Amino acid sequence: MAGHPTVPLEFSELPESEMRARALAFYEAMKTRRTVRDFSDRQVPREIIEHAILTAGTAPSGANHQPWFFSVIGCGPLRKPLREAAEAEERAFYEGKAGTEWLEALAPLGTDSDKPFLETAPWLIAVFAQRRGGPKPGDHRKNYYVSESVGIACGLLLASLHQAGLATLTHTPNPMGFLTELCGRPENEKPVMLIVTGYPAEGATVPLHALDKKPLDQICGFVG
Ligand code: IYR
Repeated sequence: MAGHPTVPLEFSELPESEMRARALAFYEAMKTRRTVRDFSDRQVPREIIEHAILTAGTAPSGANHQPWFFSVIGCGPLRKPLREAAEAEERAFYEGKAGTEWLEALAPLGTDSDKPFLETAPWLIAVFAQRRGGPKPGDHRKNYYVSESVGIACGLLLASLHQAGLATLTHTPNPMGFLTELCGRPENEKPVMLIVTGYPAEGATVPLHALDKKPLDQICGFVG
């Protein structure tokens, strides 16, 4: 497009055998990812979290506005009020606000309003979606495809943390407004999820229900 600078694409083509091997190896690695709810308090170096967030920041986004912010909560004084606020919302949710259909859908996961991992896991990453912001600091332009962009970034973040050997949990207390205040984020940013990460607790288990992934013919059709 005239007037806008470009650079040559850096692209290294792989032999087809290598492509097949890598696609399979990545699938084999990712299919061992589990949503973990029992975390150890063992510390994890901050650089691993920083690199995972840099990976998330490579996600494609509407007009390359990168409409995300990751507030990383270590093991400091925010933990107790955060857990209290999240558990208060979860109690309302599990005591009826969710409705029976939702609670029935969750039953095989065995979740409840008790969230000890919010105080035990070494890192919590609160993900915020920016409705406005634009590509440069200080911009206040409208952002586009915000949910899609932030969703992709979260996927990359989870993949990176998993590849780095960490357990993760996508936690979604509902509503999540308390994260705005606790993390000191502006009101125009919407908290979208809390990603909990660290080592699993010894003897951690996962619900059998979560292992059941749909086969290719149920999630994919080649139509052309
Ligand atoms: N936020 C609640 C409930 C919950 C909702 C869904 I959808 C899940 O897949 C899992 C849990 C909680 O974290 O317990």
